[in-house]
Amino acid sequence: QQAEAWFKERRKLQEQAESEPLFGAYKGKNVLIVQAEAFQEFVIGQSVNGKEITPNLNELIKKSAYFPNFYHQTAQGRTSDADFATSCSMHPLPTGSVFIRFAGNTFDCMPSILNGEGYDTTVHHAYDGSFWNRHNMYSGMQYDRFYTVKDYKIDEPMGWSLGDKSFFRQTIDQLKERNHSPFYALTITLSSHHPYNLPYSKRELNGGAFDGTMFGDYLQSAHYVDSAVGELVDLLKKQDLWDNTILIFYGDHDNSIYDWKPYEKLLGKPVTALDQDAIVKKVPFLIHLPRDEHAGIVGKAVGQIDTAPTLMQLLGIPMDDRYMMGVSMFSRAAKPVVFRNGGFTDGRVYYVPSADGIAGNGSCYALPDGSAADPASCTAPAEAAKRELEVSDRVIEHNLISTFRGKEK
Ligand code: GP9
Repeated sequence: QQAEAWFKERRKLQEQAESEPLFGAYKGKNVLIVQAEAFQEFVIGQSVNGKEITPNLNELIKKSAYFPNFYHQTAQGRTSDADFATSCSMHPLPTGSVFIRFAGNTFDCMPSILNGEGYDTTVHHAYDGSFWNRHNMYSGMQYDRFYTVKDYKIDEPMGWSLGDKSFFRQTIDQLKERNHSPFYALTITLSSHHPYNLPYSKRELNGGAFDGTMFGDYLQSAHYVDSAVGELVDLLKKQDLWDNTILIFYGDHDNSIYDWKPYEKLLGKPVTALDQDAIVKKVPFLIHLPRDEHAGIVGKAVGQIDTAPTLMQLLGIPMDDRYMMGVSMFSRAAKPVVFRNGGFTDGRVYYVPSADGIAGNGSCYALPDGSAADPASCTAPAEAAKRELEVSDRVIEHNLISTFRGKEK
């Protein structure tokens, strides 16, 4: 009952989004999402020895809505957590992966919502379909089709399977073959997976002092992924898909490199305790809209659970009685971004929880300068963040959406 009341309250924010002019402005457009493996925000706009790490994304950002204060909300379920938070607008669990532990539960995820709107919904990932229990989870999410490694020709062997360049090329072929508009396609990249050792022939940056380190290898991988995204954009244009497709690019989680010296060297400044927390949690997020509309930097603090409600606002789909925790990133309605460890930010303060987990006992920073903030300004929102996580956990662990639905009938 308390959980139901929580959702009722949260829905009011998305209802505000539904009264804004953007609601339904892109009704019926295709949606192509790129979830990029371990792709972090700190590489965007940076150069190594005079060469941009992400030249293609830097260009695309100029023509897109870009959210520099977008945070991943993942935990132990890593890539599967990012997928769950993005597609189903709920928090991942504190331990394990929802994909593995609760694939049979009822959730309100984008594929099932869009199936009801006439969309062809597909998910594409050139790896074993049973990894992260994807086969079962995706069938519960009601995707029309899951393309796994079995559906790809390994003509660019790299790392765990196929290089992202070929992966995108073959994915666009798959979508062309399906020949269904509108489509919703989630593509999950793999080439920039830990430990980031690309074949030497694919390393195009002059890494200088970073060469021979895992951090240097990570930059090379990010550069390769960026180049694959550049080719994907060219392909979408060639195939006449560019003007009727919403393209989203975001990073799934951090890169697991926690030695801060190379970050300081790249960024040319000391990395404070606050910077460390934010670097780990920030991943890039861009939405390119047809005709380059709404291009610009949006500073609002947002996270992965806000992605599905953002799409719903753009496509004109009301929240109705669905159970989602996010709010459209484009809306004037705002709420703090809650991290899985109990931290949060609302863009004005940034809270890093203490080891005891007691709300308010952690470090409270003022943004943007990162100075120490009055701890009292973090206490109430830290308690609200804890509550949000508890509601999410309870709903998932007890399959409550199914119970709520049963009562509605
Ligand atoms: C494998 C890929 C990697 O299919 O999604 O997942 P990760 O190890 O990053 O969670």
